[in-house]
Amino acid sequence: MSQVPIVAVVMGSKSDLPKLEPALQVLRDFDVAFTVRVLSAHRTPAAASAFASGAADAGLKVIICAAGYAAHLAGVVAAHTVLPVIGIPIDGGPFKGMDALLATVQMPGGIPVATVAAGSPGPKNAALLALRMLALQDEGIRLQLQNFVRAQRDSVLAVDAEVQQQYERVNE
Ligand code: RP5
Repeated sequence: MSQVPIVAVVMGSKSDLPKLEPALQVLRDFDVAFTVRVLSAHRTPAAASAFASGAADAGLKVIICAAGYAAHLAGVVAAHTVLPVIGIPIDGGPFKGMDALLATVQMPGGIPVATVAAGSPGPKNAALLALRMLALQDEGIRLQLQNFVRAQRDSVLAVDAEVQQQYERVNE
């Protein structure tokens, strides 16, 4: 793994961390150096802004931001950097993440946040999207992504064959 983190995974609260483990695992699997931060748009606004303002100079290439409720973290980070920002709406609270989804995805024109799904596919896809961005300039990551997609296809095809067999037996 290279020494300088190129991906940051930032969350609004440590309570978000368990839901982000799939994202961290993808980054580990691809051997990409990452940093993890707890920074809040509301509770630590100055620290969140300072982090985002210095992110490019620190060598980061993509920033993933996860937050729940009135989820302004990704937007605030995107407002302080021109690095690509991927937002993960955390699916907690009485509205089951609909609040965080809208707060993250409905950015005003000029400050984009690439928002992934609220709920379980979100963190994994956020990491995979970050890798696709990095792969534009990194041949090794591109090859790993191609292998990942092939392995995923093969495992679904194997399940398809298994299910076909199972129901052929049932219908005999
Ligand atoms: C958001 O509020 C965090 O991202 C978290 O999803 C939510 C609740 O935070 P805690 O009250 O658990 O710290 O800012």
